[in-house]
Amino acid sequence: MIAPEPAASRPKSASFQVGRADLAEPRHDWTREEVAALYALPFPELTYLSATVHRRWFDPAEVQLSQLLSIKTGGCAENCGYCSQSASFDTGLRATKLMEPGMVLAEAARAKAAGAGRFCMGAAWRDLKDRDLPRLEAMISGVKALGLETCATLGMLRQDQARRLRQAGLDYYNHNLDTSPEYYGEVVTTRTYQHRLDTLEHVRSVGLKTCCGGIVGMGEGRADRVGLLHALATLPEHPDSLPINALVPIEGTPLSGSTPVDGIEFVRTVAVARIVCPRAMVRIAAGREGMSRELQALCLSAGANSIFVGGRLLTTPLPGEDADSALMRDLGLRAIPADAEPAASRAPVALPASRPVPA
Ligand code: SAM
Ligand code: DTB
Ligand code: SF4
Repeated sequence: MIAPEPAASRPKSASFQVGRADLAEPRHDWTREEVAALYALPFPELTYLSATVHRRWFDPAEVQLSQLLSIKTGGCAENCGYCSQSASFDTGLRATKLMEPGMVLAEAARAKAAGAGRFCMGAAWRDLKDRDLPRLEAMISGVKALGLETCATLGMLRQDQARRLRQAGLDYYNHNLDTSPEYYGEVVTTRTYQHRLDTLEHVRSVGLKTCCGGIVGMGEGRADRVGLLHALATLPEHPDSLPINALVPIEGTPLSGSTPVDGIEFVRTVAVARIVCPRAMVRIAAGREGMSRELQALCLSAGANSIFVGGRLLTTPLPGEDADSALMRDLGLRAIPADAEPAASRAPVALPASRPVPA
């Protein structure tokens, strides 16, 4: 039997101090060392911290349900090594043309009736072509008129294109950094990290909200996950929405054989994301289909406050409406209504007076 050491003689559980004041307000000066130290905290300390920060800005019983629609599938000119939609890999996916706005609006209305508060339109494009703008504007204004929050992910954008999307009623633009700057070249070679940062700048510059996150389980190491979250936390403005995807292995893509990330490491990633970007909607995105209910519950307790719902993401499956309703019911969670006041406009809740962190 292992005799427990008396508490007073045990080593301190963190190698640096995160004082209460440090967590009270969003910071943009995180160092990689600090982010790495958060990751390395004992799991109960890390999730206590992230759950505390979560409560400061959000009601932890509320979850935003987001629905995706692939408005233009496959045939993409980029070679992202994880993606079913790249024309560089034979994944068996059938490419389609850009959908008609009427079809998109019918899907959005169905999503709203099923409880979604947000609708995200995704196109497998390297960059947006001006000729497609009128149709996109019709989709965006139509979805917005249904009372849904709108998001789109259409590849690289110029500033004037971002402005037109915003004027049409777009709330968020999704453009992920995906991984650390160092690992990026292992994932995609047809564009650079700087290309991604440039589009994000164009999006921010016209007042659109950013949806920006990444993928875990692409063969990267902990240091790359730290590098991704550090990159997100030190952007000129934090992402307003931060999707964390677990790689869905797609046969035919270069990354399909990657070793999956352990569930506990996934929860750590969610928790650290919540701490370093405290006001972001942290979304459990791809890969939820392969997660146990218990793992999803841990993510939602550690700071995630949104899930993607419906039958599928863009091209890959989701748990589905019955499983998701049962999860929400069993966890006692409520869906954020489509017309709810945005969380960011609510007054922050004070942190507990007691020391919330290990010394
Ligand atoms: N073409 C646009 C772009 O790349 O920005 C938008 C669509 S893309 C499919 C949106 C995001 O989905 C990617 O940035 C990536 O983070 C995520 N994603 C795509 N395929 C995935 C997969 N197999 N597993 C996990 N995440 C994936
Ligand atoms: C994000 O980060 N994840 C969503 C959303 N943003 C667009 C997309 C996940 C796609 C997963 C693979 C697929 O279904 O094709
Ligand atoms: Fe194209 Fe986006 Fe897929 Fe990359 S992730 S191949 S840009 S659709």
